[in-house]
Amino acid sequence: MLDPSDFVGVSFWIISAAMVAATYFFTVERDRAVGKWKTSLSVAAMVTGIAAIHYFYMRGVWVETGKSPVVLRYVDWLLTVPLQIVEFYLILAAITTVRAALFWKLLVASLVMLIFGFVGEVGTMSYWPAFIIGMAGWLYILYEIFAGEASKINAANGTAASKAAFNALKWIVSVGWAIYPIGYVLGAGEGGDASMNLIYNLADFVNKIAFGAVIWAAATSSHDAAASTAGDAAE
Ligand SMILES: *C/C=C(C)/C=C/C=C(C)/C=C/C1=C(C)CCCC1(C)C
Repeated sequence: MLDPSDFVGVSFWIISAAMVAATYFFTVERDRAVGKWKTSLSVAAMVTGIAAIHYFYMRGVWVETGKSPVVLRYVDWLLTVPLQIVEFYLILAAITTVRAALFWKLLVASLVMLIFGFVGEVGTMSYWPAFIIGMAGWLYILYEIFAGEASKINAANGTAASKAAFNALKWIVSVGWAIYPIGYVLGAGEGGDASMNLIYNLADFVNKIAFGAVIWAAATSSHDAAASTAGDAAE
């Protein structure tokens, strides 16, 4: 059973419930979005839905064994991070024609980040060399979004709503995603599992739920914009 002094276990419980609630919210709110934004909200709901299932099991592993649920954690990330990359791509694709190569570059970089994080955590590779390669994958994604092709497409072709969404996503991938390597660093050595899992749980709350909320805000604001334009035309 869940021990009241087990803060990590309690955080697993809270995030499990929050993921379910977020999935429901994004699903029903999809009705309020227009056109291509509907797909974005569906993807946001998929991300929190996949995470909810993994959180139920990860909580069990932590509460029953006190060990880090490494495999479940990375299976979750392996599914949800590429979906978030899809989300990025959808936002750009809603604005203009985007080369598929950009999507593949971001996807491969995110896989490098996750695969090396995993082999570092399970000990197939030394902890710090694996970390450095994982960091390189993430830094490449940051480069693409801040200075590379993705940023140029957004600057040249974005609408007000899509620019707002793209900007917020920039913050999520830089500041929000930065929480994960901090968890990895804290996980080094004996007894690091508790702080690592607490930080990863917090990071998932920010990056999956806040991420979805950003998409939701953009999706419904462009709906309101469309509705008020239609209203003006009718007057
Ligand atoms: C929903 C889950 C998300 C958004 C997970 C994101 C995970 C990361 C950004 C992980 C990053 C890591 C590095 C940058 C270096 C190596 C260690 C990792 C895998 C924790």
